[in-house]
Amino acid sequence: MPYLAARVPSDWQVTHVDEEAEDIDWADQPDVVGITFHTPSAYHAYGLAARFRSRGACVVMGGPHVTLLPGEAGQHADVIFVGEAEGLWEEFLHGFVTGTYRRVYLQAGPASLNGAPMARKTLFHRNDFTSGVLFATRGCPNHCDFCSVVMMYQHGLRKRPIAEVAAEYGSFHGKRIIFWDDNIAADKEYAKQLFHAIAPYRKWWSSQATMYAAQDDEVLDAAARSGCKQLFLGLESVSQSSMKEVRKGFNRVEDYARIVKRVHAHGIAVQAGIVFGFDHDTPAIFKDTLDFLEETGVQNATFNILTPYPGTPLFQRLDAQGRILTRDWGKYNGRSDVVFQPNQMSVDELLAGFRYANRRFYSLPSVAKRMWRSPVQIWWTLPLNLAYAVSWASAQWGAPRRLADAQT
Ligand code: B12
Ligand code: SF4
Repeated sequence: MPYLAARVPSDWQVTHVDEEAEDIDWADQPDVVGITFHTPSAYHAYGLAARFRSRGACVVMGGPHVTLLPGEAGQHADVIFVGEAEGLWEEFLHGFVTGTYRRVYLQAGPASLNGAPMARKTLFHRNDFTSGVLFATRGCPNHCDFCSVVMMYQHGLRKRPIAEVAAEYGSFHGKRIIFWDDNIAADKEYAKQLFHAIAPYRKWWSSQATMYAAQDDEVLDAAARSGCKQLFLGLESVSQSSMKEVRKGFNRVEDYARIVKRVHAHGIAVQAGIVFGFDHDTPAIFKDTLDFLEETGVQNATFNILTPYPGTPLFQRLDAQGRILTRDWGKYNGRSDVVFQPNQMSVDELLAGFRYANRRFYSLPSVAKRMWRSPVQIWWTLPLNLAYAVSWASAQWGAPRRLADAQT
């Protein structure tokens, strides 16, 4: 939202509420309310929309869930944005003033990312230990069938001009930056040039990348020299059959250990993105995965229960097979609910395996083993592991469930 706010004309007054950090001030009387949300927050967003609409505000919705299910979202908003908003958002704001806006704004071709404004820094309210977030690229050239990104940005990979990205990167005051790209090294040449351009700022950064990109020594070298301290790598599964099944066969499981070692050799910590519940996964997958993560000394991991987000090929496949158990989007959180019938285990086994993975990975013996094997960036990966351990333990004891999210 701070990025969209930077595209609002200066004669508008903009307030940003990040509900992770603050409550909505219902005494406020906005003319236009823009809401963005992921699928698990859909009902909450619809509730907010109803309340604002009953007070006369024009409610505009956009983001992943709206793009994936415009028909549903359109019933809860005055205006919806399907896909990217660059250019169209400005058009809507003008139309609102002149009373000529449409109900649906649909980006027909790829949106231009040239000359994108810097997100408005004063509108970031989340205290998540980062000094700034930005994006350099949008979309991904791959087509993994469980991934919403493929459906959200149907025009493939796009890149911002490097000088513009570097200027925004350099404009943050603090040192810890996150690139919220889905696959920052999808274009390796672009990535290397970007890393050279940001190196002089001497900041620390992290981002997301594929295992494929992480096997390139030149990319890793340029990343490390520019201050990359951690990469979130989409390992997804240690089962090659599962990777093939979801069109991610370019992940070569036999190469995983070598790639992790190579990333570590560049002084970059690994946060492994892991998904459980693919059709080829048997109950053995949980122990196999944990054994692998401990043997390779992976610093952090985000475990997810496979979740067929609406609009993805995975959802269509499971729906056609009659395996979607619920359309309650609140349960599409990937952390506490299983929303489909797994193939080679029961729902309870999948849930129990997911809990086992978190419990074991963030147990003190596992933390000690992994840190001992690869003490990469130990000065912050160790405290972070301990924080995860406390977070997981308190979740098990009924305290508010707040498993730390990827990257934060
Ligand atoms: C950053 C991020 C997070 C951060 C959010 C931090 C924050 N402070 O906002 C964290 C780590 C917390 C997070 C959590 C989750 N995330 Co997330 N996340 C992302 C990521 C990588 C980038 C989002 C982003 O900022 N993009 C940059 C902006 C500029 O792009 P954009 O959102 O697409 O917005 C453009 C248009 O969509 C449009 N638009 C968007 N919103 C609006 C609103 C209005 C009013 C208008 C006019 C236009 C508009 O305009 C923008 C410019 O064109 C995306 C992947 C992606 N590329 O989007 C995944 C992604 C959105 N996340 C995803 C998922 C699954 C999750 C989790 C469910 C994971 C989990 N299991 O817990 C949770 C859910 C959290 C929740 N409470 O609901 C999925 C979404 C699936 C879905 N169907 O909703 C994505 C697509 C990743 C993926 N590979 O599938 N996430
Ligand atoms: S490589 Fe990652 S971002 Fe790209 S389609 Fe696959 S899961 Fe999505």
